[in-house]
Amino acid sequence: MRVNVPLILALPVALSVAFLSIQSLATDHRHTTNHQHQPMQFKPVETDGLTLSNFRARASIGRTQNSGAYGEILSTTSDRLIRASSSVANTVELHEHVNDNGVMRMREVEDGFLIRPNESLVMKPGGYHIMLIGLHERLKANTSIDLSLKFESGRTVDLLIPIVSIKKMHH
Ligand SMILES: [Cu+2]
Repeated sequence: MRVNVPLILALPVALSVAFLSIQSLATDHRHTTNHQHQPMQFKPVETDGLTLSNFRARASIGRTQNSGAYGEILSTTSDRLIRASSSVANTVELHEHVNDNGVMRMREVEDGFLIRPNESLVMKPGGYHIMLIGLHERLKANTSIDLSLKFESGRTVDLLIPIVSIKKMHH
């Protein structure tokens, strides 16, 4: 009897130790496959006659509650980007920059962005952009956010786009 008691006690311990080490191996594996040394790159998405490339959002600066998202859209047919949305912001608007007597200001483009057939619509800092207003939390570089795009034609595209620091924004 004095031998059996320790064995019964030891068995669950041995099993849980084995289980834990399997778990930590699994965690390690997931860690190395998800966290690459290179930040996430947006791979071009081709769908429904649309090609979407170079999409990214700007990391938050300080405590600002707004940010911008950018990218390029190529369409085989004429269309219009009429709406964008994301779960990270209260409001998402399509903006352009205008020169107002020498002062660059941005404003909402009510009709969206025209896309001519086979001509890239380029959204970039200082130009057309997707404005993320009222962020629920800071956007951190090297993470990603969801972005949905709606077109006049009825096409919709759901994207996962990387967040990049402002230093890398202009590349
Ligand atoms: Cu804006």
